[in-house]
Amino acid sequence: MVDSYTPPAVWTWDAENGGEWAKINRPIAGATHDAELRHGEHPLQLYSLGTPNGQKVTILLEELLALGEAGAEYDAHLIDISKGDQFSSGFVAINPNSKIPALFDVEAGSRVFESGAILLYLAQKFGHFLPEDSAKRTEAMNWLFWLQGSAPYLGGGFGHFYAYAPEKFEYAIDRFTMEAKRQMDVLDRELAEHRFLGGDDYTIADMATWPWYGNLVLGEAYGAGEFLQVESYKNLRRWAHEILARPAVQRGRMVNRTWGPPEGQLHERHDASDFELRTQDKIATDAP
Ligand SMILES: N[C@@H](CCC(=O)N[C@@H](CS)C(=O)NCC(=O)O)C(=O)O
Repeated sequence: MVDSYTPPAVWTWDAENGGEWAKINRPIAGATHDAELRHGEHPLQLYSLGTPNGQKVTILLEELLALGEAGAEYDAHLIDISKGDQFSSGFVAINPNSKIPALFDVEAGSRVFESGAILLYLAQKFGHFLPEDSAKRTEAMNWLFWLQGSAPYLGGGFGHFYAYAPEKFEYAIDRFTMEAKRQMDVLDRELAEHRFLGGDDYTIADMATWPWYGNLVLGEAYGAGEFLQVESYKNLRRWAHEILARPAVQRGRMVNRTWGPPEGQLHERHDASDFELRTQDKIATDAP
């Protein structure tokens, strides 16, 4: 094998290196510009985008609202990461890591960042979707933390090298395909034994995992359904279909989404009626 690149003694930042995402990839943290975040009327202010990490939180918020938890009413403001909104001073103040999703709880005055921390915060605040029984709760936490540790291999590893990298590298695609398939097998075996991850209860572990591996196994991620032979993961597909059928999941996956069919895109959510009235197909029709 011939090396195509020999790393120099000291890495230097070439702002053009990095393909499609070069303009937002930076080796330093902190804000690039001053801009305040917008605020709505509701108790919870969410700053996000409809990627799998964003969908986790909007699915939980919609599930809480479906249970009648009025305190879970939220404004979902769009953060366009391709334009660098995550590097504004306002966003960095609520998430120093400059990544969506980030939440501000107005009454508590608390910022919450990292999608797993947001799910835990909301599940504990409202007392839903985390079993009270210690053994069951532990299993839910096991799967929640499994997801938080595993999904970066799928998104930043497999998805990046299979779909987004400016060149196709066989070594990287092989390495991360192996891992993505192994992870689907882990889930498939678990879901052969249990209806949901870790047991009989639908929890935040399922809500965290579905946007990643549910979408993947339904052939909705990276155009990789055939490549990964997703149809072979029968238990995972059964679980993915069951969760997709939930109305709150169907709403949650639309929020802050800026791609796909216009009727599935709700760029910002400020009211429950927005799902009926403010999707992109409706807004486009209303335009003069
Ligand atoms: N560990 C973080 C990951 C969040 C994350 O990777 N967010 C991506 C979108 S899915 C992002 O904001 N990327 C912008 C950037 O990297 O500049 C979480 O679970 O919240």
